[in-house]
Amino acid sequence: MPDRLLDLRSDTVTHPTPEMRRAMAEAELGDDVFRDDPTVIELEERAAELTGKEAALFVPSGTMGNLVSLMAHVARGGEIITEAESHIVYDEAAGHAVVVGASARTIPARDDGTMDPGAIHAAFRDPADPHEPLSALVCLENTHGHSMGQPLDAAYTAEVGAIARERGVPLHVDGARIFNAVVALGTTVRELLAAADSASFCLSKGLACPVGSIVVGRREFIWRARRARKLLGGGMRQVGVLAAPGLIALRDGPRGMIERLAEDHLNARRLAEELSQLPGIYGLDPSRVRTNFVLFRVGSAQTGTAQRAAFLDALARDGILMVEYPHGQVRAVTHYGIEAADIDRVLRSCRSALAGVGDRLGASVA
Ligand code: TLP
Repeated sequence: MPDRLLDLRSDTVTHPTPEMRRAMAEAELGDDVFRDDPTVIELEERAAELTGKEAALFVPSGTMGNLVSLMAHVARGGEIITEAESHIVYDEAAGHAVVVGASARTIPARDDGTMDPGAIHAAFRDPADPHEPLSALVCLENTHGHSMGQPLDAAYTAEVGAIARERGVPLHVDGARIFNAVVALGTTVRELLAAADSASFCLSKGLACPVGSIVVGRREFIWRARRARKLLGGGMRQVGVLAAPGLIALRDGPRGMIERLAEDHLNARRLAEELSQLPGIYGLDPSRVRTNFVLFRVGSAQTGTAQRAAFLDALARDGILMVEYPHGQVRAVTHYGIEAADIDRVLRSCRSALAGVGDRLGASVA
């Protein structure tokens, strides 16, 4: 029998647990556009309570969670201040521009995934100058994907929140993987989001739900986000079938899916430690692996593109999937369904893929 596929392209590939599937089948349902679905209402109340916010909204995706948040916060012609490679500006089909009508003023991340607070200060526009767009929102991404999933701590979030408040604009956190940050930092989501006016987080990544994200914030903000969700066609009907797994994911302790993320972090760290020892792997400092992302390069700068493609092909033939990532990198993401023993198999395949890549390129150069 061929080996099981090990899909490390993303934590979005996780399948629901058997308990989640049963809960989906048995969920009590109603029409959520009429606010009649008791399972959705229970999930939204649980999310609000867990994050320490007044209210919550269930949305189909993280992208829609960010988009409705932007629509609720930012008037047409406003400007968002965000990290240069944040998902909101890099990976959401320019929804901020196309749908919200907002420009983005971007600031590069430092190695720890944060933006320099001085640069955030400097990014604000002069509201008295008619040439300039109006600064309307500051966004953070936690964990921060392009810096290899770095968790941003509560003190940093509070510092940025204070800058935003001083300038009279709200702070939104794209917390697609906020629970990975919670586990990595040994804190609570309430504390991590204390300084945020709003946040979105995904149920469909490491928490293993098949679909769905949640937006949290003040009641009046959530009302505007609800209208925005309707405008986008995201008002859903008997959607308790999708909210039911979320209630399992967000349970406290070992009965939920949050604590379990620690295993993914351990697996990612071990993968990185051993990968970084292999000849042909570049740009990987395993001590920087703090959550479930491992980013690295294959081959030198000159031959890297061909080597990366050959490496990924060889892995795929072995039933292991990783994905190309910006700046010539490869991304491997650990998640529910990838066990410690699977990491050994991934490493064996990486070793033989690297040997093959070296031979092939050697042959073509000769
Ligand atoms: N990220 C996906 C891809 O879109 C890149 C992934 O595989 O990492 N915020 C952040 C920080 C995200 O990483 C993602 C998804 C989203 C928002 C959007 O979530 P979805 O995919 O549910 O729209």
